Amino acid sequence: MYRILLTGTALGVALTGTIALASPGHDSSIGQPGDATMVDRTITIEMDEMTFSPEVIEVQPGETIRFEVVNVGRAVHEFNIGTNETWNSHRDEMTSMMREGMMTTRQLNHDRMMEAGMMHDDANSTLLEPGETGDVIWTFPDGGEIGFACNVPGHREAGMLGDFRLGHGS
Ligand SMILES: [Cu+2]
Repeated sequence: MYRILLTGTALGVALTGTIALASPGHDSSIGQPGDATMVDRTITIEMDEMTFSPEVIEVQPGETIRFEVVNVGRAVHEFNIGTNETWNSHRDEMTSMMREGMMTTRQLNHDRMMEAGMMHDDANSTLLEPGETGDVIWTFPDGGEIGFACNVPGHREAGMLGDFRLGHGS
């Protein structure tokens, strides 16, 4: 596990809730929303039942990547950058979204989401209906264990997740 110093920017992002910080002694960060004018490269990711393609992506420390995410499947899928801890709470949130009629396995109900104040527009994720394409621009930290997963209930459990391999730079 790498130790990451929190800069003012990272703290600001943490306060908005887009980064989940582990408990003291396990300082880690999944990175921060990227600046669209600072993108180093674009990677296209396809989501299907229940896979991401590619499912392993190598990234460099500090690199800003634009992920162009395409849902080629027949179910609602999500691309979400995080860790097991962030995903567990997020999946619970999505379970209640389904219970409240904000989404089904095949459709999103944006009106219901807006009424409930759940816009589901976190910078680290994109939730897509079949055929939709979404963007996530993300700046990676210097280290840590970070991956990507779909938190539609049952999908990550069925293997819908992937790994970022953080290179070591110089
Ligand atoms: Cu999924």
